[in-house]
This record gives sequence, C-alpha cells and structure tokens, in this order.
Amino acid sequence: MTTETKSGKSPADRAMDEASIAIIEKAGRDCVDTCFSRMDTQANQCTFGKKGLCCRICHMGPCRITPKSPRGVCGADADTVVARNYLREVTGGTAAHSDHARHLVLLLKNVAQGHGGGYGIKDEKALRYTARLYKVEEAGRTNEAVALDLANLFLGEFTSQEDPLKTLKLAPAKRIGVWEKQGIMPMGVDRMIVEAMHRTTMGVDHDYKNLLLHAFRTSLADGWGGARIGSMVSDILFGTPTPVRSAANLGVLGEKTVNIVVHGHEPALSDMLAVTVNDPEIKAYAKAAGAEGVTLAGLCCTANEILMRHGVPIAGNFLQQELAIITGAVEMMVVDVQCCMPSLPEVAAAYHTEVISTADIAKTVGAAHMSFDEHDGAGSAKAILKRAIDNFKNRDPKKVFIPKAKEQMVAGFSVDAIKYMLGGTYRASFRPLNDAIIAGRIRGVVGIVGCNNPKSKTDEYTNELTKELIKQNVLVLKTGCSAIASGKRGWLTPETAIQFAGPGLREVCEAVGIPPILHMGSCVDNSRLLEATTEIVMEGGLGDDLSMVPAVGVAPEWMSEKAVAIGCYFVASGVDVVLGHPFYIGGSDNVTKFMNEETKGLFGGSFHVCDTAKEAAVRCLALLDEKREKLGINQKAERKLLDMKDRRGSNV
Ligand code: NFS
Repeated sequence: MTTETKSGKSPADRAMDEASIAIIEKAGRDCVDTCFSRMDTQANQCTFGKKGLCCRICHMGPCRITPKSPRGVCGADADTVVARNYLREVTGGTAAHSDHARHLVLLLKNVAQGHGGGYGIKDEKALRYTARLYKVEEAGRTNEAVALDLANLFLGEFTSQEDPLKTLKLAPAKRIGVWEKQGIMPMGVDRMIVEAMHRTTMGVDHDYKNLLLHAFRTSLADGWGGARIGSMVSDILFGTPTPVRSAANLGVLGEKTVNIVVHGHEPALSDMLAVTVNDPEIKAYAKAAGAEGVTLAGLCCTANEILMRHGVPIAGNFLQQELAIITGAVEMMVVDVQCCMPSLPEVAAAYHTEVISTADIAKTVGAAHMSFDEHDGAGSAKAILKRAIDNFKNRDPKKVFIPKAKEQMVAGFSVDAIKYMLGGTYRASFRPLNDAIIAGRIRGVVGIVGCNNPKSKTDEYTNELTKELIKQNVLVLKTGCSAIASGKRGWLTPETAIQFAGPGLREVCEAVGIPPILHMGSCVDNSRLLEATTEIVMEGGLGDDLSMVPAVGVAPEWMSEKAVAIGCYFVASGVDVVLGHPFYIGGSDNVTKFMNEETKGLFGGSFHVCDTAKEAAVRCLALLDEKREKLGINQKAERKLLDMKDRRGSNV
C-alpha cells in the first residue's frame, strides 16, 4: 500500500525534524500512505500545468500550448493562457482569506446584536481603536453599538461596487497614489473576485498585462481587505495577541491524556475549544474515561490563532497533519476549512482517530460531520470534546508512538505587542526599531511566510534561510507554517539571539527582550506584516512609502493559492518577494518578465525565484542593501548597546 520504504528517498530526506522522520518511518511500518509517499506516485507531474500552459476554461479544449501548436482552439496564446490561469489562482487565495474574514465579521455582527452565543468582545481597546481608524463614532457609545456599526462597515468592504475599499486608507498615502496610478485600487472584495472570474472566462480579457494587473488588484482586496479585516476582527473577538510561552512538535501530544488536534483556519471554533477544554465538567469527564486530562493541540494556522491567544501547543505544520494521526495517540482531529488534506479519514482508518469536519462548506468523505453552531459555540465545543473523550477507550497502545521531540517557544507578536516590547506602556512605538535599522544594528526586516511542500524537505529551506538571516543581523518576522517550522526548531525564544544572531541584532533583542524571530500569527496575519511595515514608515526616517523600507518577503516552501495571493499583495505593496520555487507561469516569457522584472517599475517590488536557501539569503541581503543604499544609511554599523536610556531618548 505504501511506497514509503520503497521510494528512493528516505524519511530523513523528507523532513528536518526528528519527530516527523520517526513518524514517516512508522507510516511505512504501518502501511499507511501519506503525502510523502503520494509525492512519489505523482512523480511525473504535468509539465503543461507546471508552466501554466494547460487551458481548460472552455470545452473546445482542454488545449495545451506548445511550440508546434502555439494557440488554443479559440486562438488564445501562451501569454493569455498563463495569465488567466495565474489570475484564477490569486482569486482562489483571495476568496479563501476573505470568506474566512466574512464569517468573523458576521460573528461580530451577531455578538453586537446580542445573539453571539458564548462569544463576546474580548478586546474593547482593539474594538475602539479599530472604530477610530474607520471614523466610526465610539466615544460615549456601548461596545455593542460600536461593534454593530463596524461590522456593517466591514460587510460593505465585501460588497462595495463603486467605492474603493476603505481599508486601503490604512496604507501610507504614497502607496495609495501608486495603486491609483496603476489603476489597481480594489472595490469590494466580492466584486473583485467576481470580476476576476468574469475576465478569465472564455472570450473576455486576453491581454496578459491587463489580466495580471487585475491579479494584483484582487490580491490587494485580500491583503488590505479580507485578510486585514480578518486579523482585526479576530483581535476584537478573541483578543489581540501578546507574547505567550508554549511548545511545538508532535511531542506535545500526551501519553495518558485524550489528544484532540484542531486543524484548519477559522478561529471561532478553535478558540471556543481552547476555552471549553478547561471546563471542570470536561476535566471530570476525561478523568471518568480513565485519562489524566485532555491535551488540545493545533495544526496549521488555526494552531497559530489559539497559540497566540491561549498558549495552546502546536502539534505541527502543514505536512504533519497525517503524521499526527499516525502517532496512534490522537482521539480526534477537528477540521474546519483550508489546508486540510482529503486523505485524513483514510489515514485515520488505520488507527482509532475520528476525523470530524465542522464547517458546512467543507465536508470530506469518511469524516464524521458535526456542524458547528456559533449561536451555541460552547455547546458545540462541549459535544466535540466529549465525543473525543469517549473515543479514548479505543486507543490501541500497540499502535501508539509519540515522538519525544518538542521545543519551547514564544509567540504572540502582534504589532501592538511589538510596539509595547520596544517602547513600554507609555512610549509604545517603533522608534527603537527604526533607529536600529538606521544605525545598521539591524540590517532590515524579512518576513518569511507560508507553507511546507513535499516537493522539498520539510522546513529545511525555511530554517536555513532564517538562521542565515539572523546571523546577518536581519530581524525575521514569521507567520503560518513557516513560523511553526522555527518553533519546532526551538528558535522562537529570546535565547536564540544569543546563540545565532549577529551582534547588532543580538544587542537589540537583548535590550528589548524579544527573540530575533518573531512569530506574528497565522497566514491571514500576513496583514500584520503590512501593518508593521506601515508602522515603520509612519515612525519616520526610513522613507515615506512601503517600497522604501529595507524589508523583503519570502515564501520558501509555499504550496497554496493563498500564498500566491499573499505574494502578489506584498509586491503590489512595494515589497520584494522571494519564492523558493516559481509560479506556474514559466510557459510565457512575457508573463514571467512582467512578474519578475516589470512590476519593480510599477510597484517598487517584484518577484525573485531562488532555488536554495543560500541563494535566497544572498538575494534578501542584496535587496535590503539596495534599499539602505537608496535611503543613504548603508554605512557600516556602529556597534552600540541599545539601552533603556537610548530607547527613551530616541522617542523625544
Ligand atoms: Ni498559509 Fe495556513 Fe500553512 Fe500554508 Fe496552509 S496552514 S493559511 S496556506 S500550509 S502556511
């Protein structure tokens, strides 16, 4: 059944961390297929697909563009086909983040109207701050009244037909000017998505540049619309993250506890589970079932959401979802939406694990479905937890192997938290960071984001690049599965600075008490990276636009359409993006040139493809230095400890 042991690659070629290696070996022994073995059976992947040259948009095809047949039946050439396929990917990614955000906005509206079940406004400060950002009257009004106005305003961000997104105004004025000049100011998120689908249907938009510009416009509706709104509303409903200690990797699973792994993205259910798991009734129920308690752990981005807000440990990142089940120690895996492999029920069938789907828009054959009722969130959460506990008796000790590997970590660096760490309660500000960049103690900021992909060794590129960058005094910001990769490595602690960071970065981290790699949240929270870069601009001294800040984005091991959209909104925001492997655009030289070169002139940032971490590190440093050069701050850093006095002084 499995090709795990028959493939040319050994488990150690598949992943960096010991826990994953051990469980991939176990998968082989247990004859269970995983994405790693399926990668082997999919060895001959479609080269037309890879180059973006397969068109199945109409039923005269599917057509494949080749040198001998350079046009499809309709006459579409490589440029049109590649650009249309690409725009559809960006649209898929934008839709995913934005639908996630819409659910949260609707929950906020329910809460405001008094029928939010067990949910409430956890962070009043965030609510009122956000209201002021959008000029929603808040003084002297109840939280509910403010929340209702804000929720309605946000709903308008999805449906607006003629007016650009209001959220765009959170960007620096100069950047808004760039978007206006290039004609890519997005209207409502839904409109952008519908328009993208219209423009890519047969016989509509055939100009590759026009199509690609709409890809950037749609992506802005994600990064500066859906994703940004998603993060803001999550903070209001569930609390703005602050630094919290926890642990990561499969070793967080308990030998004697009921193990429940939450997997997916939307925080509504997982947050409720994180709260309800501490209910005395649940604890007693677990004891009565013969367990020492319940271990709740997370996978992928829902893990990041409840890690940041509750310190719930992380079982792993994207490629560990099947591996978690193969430990034989998971009573239940609860999935909602996005990044959940359809293989999970089949893997679970080899053990006692129950896979429970909870979102009515996301069902999987073989998974039991327990529709999550937000109006009775606590009730739904309790029912799920009890069902998992009931399954504890079915665990087969002979099939259990929980790897020891787990590392301590600190997460929860929202922009607010970073400001506070840098400046304290009364002087919360990015000033010390800007000063450190200007003085050269910190060379720049690199956001390393995104997924794992079984095409490459899990976490290797991400971790190698991270290590090299902090050594070169680059502050690394992380989200998504890339953040989890650092957590598993034990690098999300302040001590990492002492071990690996270059002298300038180390001084700053030690003075401020932060790790040199900051875990900023889920993939939706990539909007926090834009927010942080905007804060740097607003703080002054590093240019008046995002494209001037020495900042780069990297997606080393990406696999999702969401990552495609994220890359696009970074570039449209003026931030260069390094990809560990290329988009499916290689079939068109024109499209490739547009994405990797011409965008620089239009937006101030472009895409760069670097096959190895080493190459990526060199490219990132060159890009940072290029920005430093333009700002006139590229002299050698004077080494000086950033002490409390400096930090206070710099704010005056
Ligand atoms: Ni992002 Fe999160 Fe992970 Fe990639 Fe998937 S979990 S939304 S897409 S795999 S980082």
